[in-house]
Amino acid sequence: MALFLLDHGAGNVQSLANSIKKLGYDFSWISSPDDFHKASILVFPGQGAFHTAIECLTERGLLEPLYDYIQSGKPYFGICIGMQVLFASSAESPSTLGLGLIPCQIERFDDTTKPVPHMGWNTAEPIDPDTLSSEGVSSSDHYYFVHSYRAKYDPEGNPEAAMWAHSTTQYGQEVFISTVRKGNVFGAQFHPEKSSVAGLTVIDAWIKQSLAGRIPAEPSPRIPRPPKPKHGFTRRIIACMDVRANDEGDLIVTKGDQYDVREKSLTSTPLLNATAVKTAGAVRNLGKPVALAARYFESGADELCLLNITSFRHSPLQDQPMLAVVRAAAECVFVPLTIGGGIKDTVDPDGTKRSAVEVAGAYFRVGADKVSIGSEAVYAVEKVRSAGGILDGSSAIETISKVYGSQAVVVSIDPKRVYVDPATYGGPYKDELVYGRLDGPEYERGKAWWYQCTVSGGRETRPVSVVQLAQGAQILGTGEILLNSIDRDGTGLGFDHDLIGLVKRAVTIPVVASSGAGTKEHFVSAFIETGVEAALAAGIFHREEVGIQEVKLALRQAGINVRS
Ligand code: 1PR
Repeated sequence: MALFLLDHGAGNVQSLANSIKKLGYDFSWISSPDDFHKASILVFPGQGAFHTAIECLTERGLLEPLYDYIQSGKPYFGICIGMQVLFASSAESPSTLGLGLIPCQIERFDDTTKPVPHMGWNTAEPIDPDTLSSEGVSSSDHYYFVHSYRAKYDPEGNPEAAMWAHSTTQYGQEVFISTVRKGNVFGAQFHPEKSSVAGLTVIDAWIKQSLAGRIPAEPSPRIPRPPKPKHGFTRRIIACMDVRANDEGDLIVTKGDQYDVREKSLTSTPLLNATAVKTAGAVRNLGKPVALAARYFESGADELCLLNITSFRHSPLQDQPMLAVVRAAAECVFVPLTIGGGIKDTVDPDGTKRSAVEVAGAYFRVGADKVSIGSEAVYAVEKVRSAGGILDGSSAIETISKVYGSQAVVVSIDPKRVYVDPATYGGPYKDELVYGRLDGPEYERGKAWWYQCTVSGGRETRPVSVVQLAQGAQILGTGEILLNSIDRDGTGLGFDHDLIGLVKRAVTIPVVASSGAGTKEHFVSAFIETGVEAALAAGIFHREEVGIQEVKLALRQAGINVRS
């Protein structure tokens, strides 16, 4: 039996390849239309936009052979876009036709009552209670979803499509099809390759079943059942590693205080008559990125984030060490991996121009799931604002989200508080001012402030507020906001709830709270007080002051749903 994987050329296929290797199976890639004849089982892992997937398959002459392969009755497993292409069409690109096997259009989630994309861990309820036909999908597990479009589960309105439903998932008030199964066809809207042990179990069960030839020869339509509502969506805990070269040139995980990653040391200088002065010491070394990533995966982190804060991030495609770090991390981490730092149009030292899409693509190919854009997002929003809100399609956010989907693009914001006198301030950010509470810390009492965006790792401030940036980034097509705080970074004082609440109210995409976590209670209060979707921390996890499981236990005890 030959297991083949189909790469449509615009998604992270490496993660699936890593999962299958981890499970101990050999596989080949479909590289030409003829390969479909050699395949006896086929997996199509998809990420990104519906039209891009169909266009890429068409351009490479793979769309028809794919259809013929599926019709031949051989086992097929489509993941995310690989499942969506089975449908008639998608509202994401109404003029692009899918394979049409499932007579239903994929539609966009309603974002008026919940953040979209649906990004994070959720449950899947098998429709058939028979565990033997569950393909390893269990209602007690969580799976990683990341998508803005979904097939509605509507047994009354569209019974023919509902017959394909194998499990359903609830997000907000909507129930959608999370897996499909009919005859030789299986599909999952979630990413099993990014769903830790639960996901690997699904892949393994399907491969074993396919190898054993346990595929019903005839389609096995089932009776559509009413949706089983279940609020399984969880809040996410993310471990972040700031990676840079130390003075010896090795890549290490570092962590600063308010973005200063060097140790402070007191030095005596003869010139200053032996007076002790503070100088910048060595880059703080908190471990090796791949080993730490593996540790966080084992400890139950829901996602990992690797930020390349090293100086040679200016030409990331020459930056083989960082690509190697991501590749090695992706081989041992089976939860989503975000990579940030230097995601922009660049020029290599030899003068070769690299577009932001190429840079992002290089990271996706080695196993990243999302890219995080910092400075470039600020410049892009400034440009759109000065063009009166008109988008020209050239920004890194737009170009990457067009190819890989908005769910693959995170904007990382590095804001700083700007204190003003509330009695006299008449500046442009009046409506965004936060007023210090009388019972708040002393340094806030009687004051007001707005949040100013920065670039270049906090070194330069720009004339854009955090609200303007978050809203602009959403309009440009980003799928998630990673909200840092330079004032709180590394302080352990807790997340800045005022900042998080401000941004959360300004956008409808998911927001990740970052900077300042010092105790497990800080996570609890951030989720309860701001309603944020995810919380990220670095220092306390690196220094092993608080464990990820301790945080999750505290959240569970506070009634907050988290993945076990
Ligand atoms: O501008 O697109 O090249 O992206 C650069 C990226 O690198 C941005 O996401 C920026 O936040 C990050 N970055 C740049 N310089 C630094 C630095 O520390 N000198 N790190 C830096 C930012 C902040 C968070 C940190 C949280 C949690 N680090 O990543 O992990 O604050 O920390 P804590 O839990 O210890 O408080 P571009």
